[in-house]
Amino acid sequence: MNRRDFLTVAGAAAAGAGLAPHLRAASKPDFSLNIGPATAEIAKGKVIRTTGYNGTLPGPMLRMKEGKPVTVEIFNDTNSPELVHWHGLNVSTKADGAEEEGSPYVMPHSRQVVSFTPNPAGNRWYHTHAMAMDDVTKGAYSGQFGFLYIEPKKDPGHYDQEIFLAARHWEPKILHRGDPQNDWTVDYDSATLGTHCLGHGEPVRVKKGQRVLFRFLNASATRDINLALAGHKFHVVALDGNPVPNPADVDVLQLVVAERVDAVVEMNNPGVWVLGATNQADRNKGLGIVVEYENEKGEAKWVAPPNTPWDYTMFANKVVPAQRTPLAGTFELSFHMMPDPGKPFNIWMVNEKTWPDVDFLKVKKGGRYRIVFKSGHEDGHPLHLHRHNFEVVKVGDKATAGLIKDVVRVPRDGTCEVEFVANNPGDSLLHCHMQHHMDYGFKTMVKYV
Ligand SMILES: [Cu+2]
Repeated sequence: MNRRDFLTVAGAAAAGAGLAPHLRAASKPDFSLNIGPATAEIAKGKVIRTTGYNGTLPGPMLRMKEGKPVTVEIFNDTNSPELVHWHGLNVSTKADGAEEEGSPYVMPHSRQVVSFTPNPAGNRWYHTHAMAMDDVTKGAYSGQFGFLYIEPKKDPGHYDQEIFLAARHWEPKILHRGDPQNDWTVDYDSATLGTHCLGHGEPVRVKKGQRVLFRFLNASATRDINLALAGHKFHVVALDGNPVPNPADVDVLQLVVAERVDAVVEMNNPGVWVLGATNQADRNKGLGIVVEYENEKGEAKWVAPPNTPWDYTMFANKVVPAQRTPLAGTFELSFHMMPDPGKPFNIWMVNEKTWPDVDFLKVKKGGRYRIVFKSGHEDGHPLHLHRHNFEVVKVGDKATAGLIKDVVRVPRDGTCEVEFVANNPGDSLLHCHMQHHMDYGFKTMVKYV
């Protein structure tokens, strides 16, 4: 835990007494986020009007330095209480932006100043943690998200360009799938990779021989995505912002909701290419961007990649240690859906219980714990643990080592196992990152006892 982490709410009676020295000096905050209306013309004539940060979609890129404390002031210019979550950062419960952990809301038309020490380094992001329930203008369905890059103290990167691209679905609408399970879902009319729909906005301009580092984020509220760059391979160097032990080449990247992938592309095939979703329906909605080599012209070309399954373990250590730190405990969590007749969405359960009537994962500081995730037949889930990173130790039946993440894919009817060290005392939310699953009960908490 970072002892410098704290948070103040403007106007709170006791605020003065708890202020850290550098704030008492009324220093200017390092970053400022304004929650309010945001508009973007993502394609000619297609204008998205939603709630965002500083009026842009995505919100501003926040670049911080590992270990250098920052203050962020947040203004909420909306009529709804809001929460800003620092995804993948080991911050305090007060700063984390999760109501369940006790983080205070940024109340309507109020200001909040939050302070934390950015850590660990890498490709992180920030987003609202407000509930949406059946209001698809709120929560992750809105435009409240942005990249947060924490520069490492030593940057080992060797690349000619660094390009941040968030995948995002827009214009959400509740859709009845019409099956007997009463399973409602969310569909979208448009999508972007970066700031515009495929074929609109500026292309990624490259030169032959360049090494381009792409930092991808799946900022979709509910949808997993697969990405390919026609004519090229991705050299995956980091997952969820953390360098992988065994960087490797792949044709297709998979990002479940909230995941990040950093990949270097050797620009060795001149032309005008599509970097986009392998799913044609997603590409047609706009999920893609043109990559244009210098002095090349013409229609961007899409080539369907080989159908290669995504497997985290190919980026892991080649040898799994026979002996790890002994475990202080193991938690087995299984996920199932319960129809809720007459309601728009189904209820989700962790070990047959739904939030807030769930069993917490009780841990002691310093212990190493394993969590076994098991998805039922209804759906796969992106599991996210707040305020900690974990090591992926088993994907299905395959033992693995060395992959540090904060979101993990637990496939339908499948399992995944992770281990984490309880090194950041305080309540830590553990939940499915699909907005409609989280809203309808798919949450539990790691509690230090
Ligand atoms: Cu889920």
